[in-house]
Amino acid sequence: MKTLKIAIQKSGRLNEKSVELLKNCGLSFENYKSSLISTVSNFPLEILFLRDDDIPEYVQDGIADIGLVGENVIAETGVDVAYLQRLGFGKCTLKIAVPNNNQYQNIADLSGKAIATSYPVILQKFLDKEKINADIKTISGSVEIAPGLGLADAIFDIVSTGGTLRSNGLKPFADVMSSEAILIGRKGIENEHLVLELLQRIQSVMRAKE
Ligand code: PRT
Ligand code: ZN
Repeated sequence: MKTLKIAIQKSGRLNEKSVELLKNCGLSFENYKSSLISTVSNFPLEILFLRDDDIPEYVQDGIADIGLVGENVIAETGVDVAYLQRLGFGKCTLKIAVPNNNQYQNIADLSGKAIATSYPVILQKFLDKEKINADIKTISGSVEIAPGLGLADAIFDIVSTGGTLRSNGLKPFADVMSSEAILIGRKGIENEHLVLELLQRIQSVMRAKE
């Protein structure tokens, strides 16, 4: 392999930390917001800037060799990729939340209820495991307002500080999955020397931060 390709988020919560990590690895590149590809001048690496949702498939299909994305996105897309390194940022928990005045006692109380989410695959797996039959309403954003609008009895979404739940009159009900940013790679790429070299640099940046 002559040049490695890495996919990172173009803009959003993981972009800044992803760029910072690569820069801390000693990689020199232009971070123009308008360009979709950046070439690193002092390491055989090209950086592709993408929507985070697209990163797992780009890596699985080999358009990118490696990628940096939240574990929740990998779980939702169900791709078959190699986990190379947890990165310790972008930490969050995917939770089911219910209105503050809600009286549900346990998970089984969700049976027959409507749950709004942007993560239907992860939620369905959890409900299957718990043997609960609920109605999943898939919406692409602003999930927290669904109960107030009467669209759903509960929501399933990413929570970090809990501020968004609170300001929408919701409270956490069940933790389903914890997530952080992770470096993934196409299956079989783990032992490529460029991947190993980059991984070594990432690990020493992380050690220096401890
Ligand atoms: O444009 P693109 O599709 O690339 O980005 P996106 O809008 O889909 O994702 P983005 O940038 O919001 O998040 C990228 C990744 O960051 C997610 O996939 C998670 O892995 C991780 N992450 C960490 C979070 C949060 N924390 C987070 N708090 N993603 C989203 N949120 C949202 C959440 O959806 C909710 O609306 O923040 C709100 C809750 O935050 P609190 O602090 O009020 O609890
Ligand atoms: Zn996204």
